[in-house]
Amino acid sequence: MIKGISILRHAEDKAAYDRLSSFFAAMGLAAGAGWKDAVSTGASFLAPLGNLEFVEGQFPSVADVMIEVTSLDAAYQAAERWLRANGGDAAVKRLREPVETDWKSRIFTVEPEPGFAFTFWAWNDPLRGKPIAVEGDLSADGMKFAIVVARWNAVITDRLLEGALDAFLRSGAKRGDIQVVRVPGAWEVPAAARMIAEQKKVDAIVTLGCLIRGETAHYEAIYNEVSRGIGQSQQDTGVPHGFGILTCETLEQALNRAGIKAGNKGFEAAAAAIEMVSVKWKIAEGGQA
Ligand code: DLZ
Repeated sequence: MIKGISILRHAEDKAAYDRLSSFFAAMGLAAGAGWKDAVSTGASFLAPLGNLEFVEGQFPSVADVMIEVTSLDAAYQAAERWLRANGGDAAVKRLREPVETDWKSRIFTVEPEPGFAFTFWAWNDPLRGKPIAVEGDLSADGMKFAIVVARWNAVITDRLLEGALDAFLRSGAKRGDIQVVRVPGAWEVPAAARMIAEQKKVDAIVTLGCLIRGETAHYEAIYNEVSRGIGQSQQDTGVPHGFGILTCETLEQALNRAGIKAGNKGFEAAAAAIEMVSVKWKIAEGGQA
């Protein structure tokens, strides 16, 4: 089960670490959870999409970390501002002018810290990469969540809960901003979700449960009611509800969807909740993608 790709860079000392962290915050990358332990400190920065690319033939003249932006000029100005404020004219020399590429885009490369080069780029035609759209980010920084989890089939729902917490914490949510509410079974999930949503104290709710056809009398009726109730709570309250109710034929299938072979539905529901809160905030701000 692949969840993400991380690129690690070793900062020479605390000052370099602070400068790099400050630069990426100034460039508008969302802060991830990071870490601090006895031997190291890590600052993480998130982008909505990531991929790993291998190049055969001539390597383009870019740094090995490329950051796609919607406006190259705005990114260039932000980089210049940061360099000027953190080293003056000497630092600005580490910023190269934007140039055209042979793949219908423009790029510039910057070294916020000597020896740490990053290339920013944008398509010339904004419709080229993908249609312009309001899209949510996957940063949970500053968001508050509730997770409603059914105790029935706990061997599965505990794994879904683990997946949901993993998604929230690794996307920058704080432990204190995540409330976990346990209910007896899937049947009780919509009512609990609605009570929480109506209080309007959280930005999104994740609903977790597991129904197994072979072991559940009136399986269809229960499932329909649970999904209808969760959907209705979301629509009536306007609070995004991530849907993490598994409906499976067998226990084996449920285990596979709870992190063994086919992803973790709890993780996916939490990621969808984060994205929907971000979409909601962007639409409220006037729909800027
Ligand atoms: C009763 C029941 C049954 C048979 N099966 C499940 C199930 O597969 N998954 C689940 O989450 N809950 C099940 N329940 C319990 C009901 O959801 C509910 O908690 C009880 O009927 C009490 O209202």
